[in-house]
Amino acid sequence: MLERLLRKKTVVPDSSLADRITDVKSRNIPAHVAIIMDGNGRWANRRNLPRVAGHHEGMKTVRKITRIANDLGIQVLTLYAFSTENWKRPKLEIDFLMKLPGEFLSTYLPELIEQNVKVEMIGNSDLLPKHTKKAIEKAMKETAHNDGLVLNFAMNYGSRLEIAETVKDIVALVADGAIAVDDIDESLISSNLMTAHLPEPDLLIRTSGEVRLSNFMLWQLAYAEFSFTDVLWPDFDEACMLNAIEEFQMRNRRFGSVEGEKNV
Ligand code: V07
Repeated sequence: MLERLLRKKTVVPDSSLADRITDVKSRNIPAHVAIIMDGNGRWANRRNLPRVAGHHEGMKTVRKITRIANDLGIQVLTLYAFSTENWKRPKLEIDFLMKLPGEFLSTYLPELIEQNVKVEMIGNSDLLPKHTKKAIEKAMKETAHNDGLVLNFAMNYGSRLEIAETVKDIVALVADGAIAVDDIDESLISSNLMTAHLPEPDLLIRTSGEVRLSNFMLWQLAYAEFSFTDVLWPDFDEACMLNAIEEFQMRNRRFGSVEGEKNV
């Protein structure tokens, strides 16, 4: 009996990742997925490790999720790597975080290139340490001609700051006489944000049980579906990603059936 049960377990496994991927791909795939990668510090605390060990582990999840996003045919994956608020953290933690782009890219840039991934960044790079900026610029340059998944890192990003900068730019256009006040509409604002060239996110995922936006893509997320999970970012894996996308597809089915109807 035990033998039969064991055999059954190996012969009839849960539908494998590959099958789930095929299934998910046969339905509506979000063009742009944005993720707030929360819970790295908590993951480390639970293991009596320093917080930075959690950040480092979280980097491995970035690789994993980039791969599956690419496999699924997602066009843009935006990851909230460092917020304008994160400067309030202890200096040693900030120093460690600022080394992660360099480490990530020296380890994974070759495979990103092989996977046809294009690295991009939103946020203010002026305040980033030189070595961080350099690493990101090198990756952006070396992947500039790739036309697969856009892997968009939000670094020193804050949505209200982005909107304030956009307002300044638009006011300057008016002052220069390039546009009239009456030309200011939603689409003009969208096209002056840092994400102007990207589709709006269809799906926002936040890990680690927090149910807040924390100043992330406030304008761009106006129509997105939100998926919150208690899973901590270092534990977030391919199955978790598929869960979030399946949830998105279930919610979107109603809209898919009415041709041309916009999901509002
Ligand atoms: C960071 C790992 C993921 C969890 C969240 C906090 C820690 C990858 C990058 C990165 C950024 C730019 C880039 C290539 C990689 C990164 C920071 C933190 C600041 F071009 N992970 N990761 N950057 N964590």
